[in-house]
Order: sequence, then structure tokens, then C-alpha cells
Amino acid sequence: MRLYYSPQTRSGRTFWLLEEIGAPYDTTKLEGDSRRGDEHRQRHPLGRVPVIEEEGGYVFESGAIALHLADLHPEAGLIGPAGSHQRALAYQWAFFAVTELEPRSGQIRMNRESNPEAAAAASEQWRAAAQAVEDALGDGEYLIDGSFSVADVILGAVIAAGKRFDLLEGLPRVAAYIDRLESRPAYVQGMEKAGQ
Ligand SMILES: N[C@@H](CCC(=O)N[C@@H](CS)C(=O)NCC(=O)O)C(=O)O
Repeated sequence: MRLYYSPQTRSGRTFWLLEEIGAPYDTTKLEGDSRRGDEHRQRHPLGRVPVIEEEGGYVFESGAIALHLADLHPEAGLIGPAGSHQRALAYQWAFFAVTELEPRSGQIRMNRESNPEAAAAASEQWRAAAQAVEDALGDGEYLIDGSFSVADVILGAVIAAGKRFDLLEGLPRVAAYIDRLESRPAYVQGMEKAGQ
């Protein structure tokens, strides 16, 4: 298993998960224009990171990579069996993270200087989605049955933007959830290895 990554990118979430799993992996750091070269475009058609390389070939999209890594390491106990309700919830929160939360964060980042109204509208939408997470957490520590899972890596990495953008007022469970995730040793180690 090899991870192609660049510092300060979504690669951090893949490092985090790999550290949670604890199996060995190799890395290749891509800096500057090397992502846009022909060599990397064979790994990812748009020249993005993260990408993993395994025996069968390359896989891109950080959410897909995370679900696949959880499948490859059932001993880590990060995903329910195929067809189980726990697995359906992992898919649910993974897609929720990348469709309901992450695009809003991108809009906030893009517009907050140049178009405050658009940023405010995106912030409202982000907070409505985060409220769903607040409600789902209830008194539990993690999203699915209160136990740490791959869904927490995917959604946790995305919802943490709420802290940077100061959107967590009135969302105490989400705020505590982000702190809980960010104090996990694998998170700390993963981010260090990712260079972020
Ligand atoms: N949806 C993709 C997004 C990947 C992505 O946009 N990666 C950025 C870094 S966070 C990238 O490689 N950008 C380089 C570029 O566009 O040149 C995922 O989650 O993996």
C-alpha cells in the first residue's frame, strides 16, 4: 500500500485512518507542480491527492479510499459487515460529509472575503447540516452506536472546518466531538506525518 500525498491537503485524513489501522504503508510526497505532471495524472485524472496504490491499481477520492481501507482491515473494527445497518450508516455519514458539509465549507472559504452574503448563506446551510450531526451524536462519543468508526474519520475531517470558520456556536456536541477526534493519538500522528 502506497499513499501519494501533499502536505496541507485532504491527504491528512488518509494518514489519520492509516494510523488508526496501524498496518504498514509507504508514502510518496508530491510537491509543487509534480501533481500536474503526466506521471501523477495516470494516478488521478485531475492531478489531485490523496491517491493510494495497491496491488490492483490506484484508488482516488478520500472518502472511497477510507471505506476501502476499513474493508481491507476488518481487524481494526472500523466498519460493519457488508449489508449490515452499521455499514449503511457508514455510507450515509460518508456521503453526508462530502455532499452536505464539504461543498458548503468550500463556498465559505471562497466567498468570505469577496462575497460575504454568499458566505453567510453557505454558513447557514453548513450549520443546518451540522445540527443534524449534533442531533445524531446525542449522548454518544461517536456517530455509529457510540463507537469509533471510519465514518468518524470521513465526517470528522470535514466537520472540523466549522472550528476554523467559527461556526460552532450552539453546537456543543459537535464542538466536543471535534476535540475528541483531534485528541486521538492516531489523529495527532497522522497529521504530523501528513505535514499539517
Ligand atoms: N474529492 C477529492 C478532492 C481531492 C482534492 O481536491 N485534492 C486537492 C488537495 S485537498 C488537490 O489535490 N488539489 C491539487 C490541484 O487541484 O492541483 C477527495 O476527497 O479526495
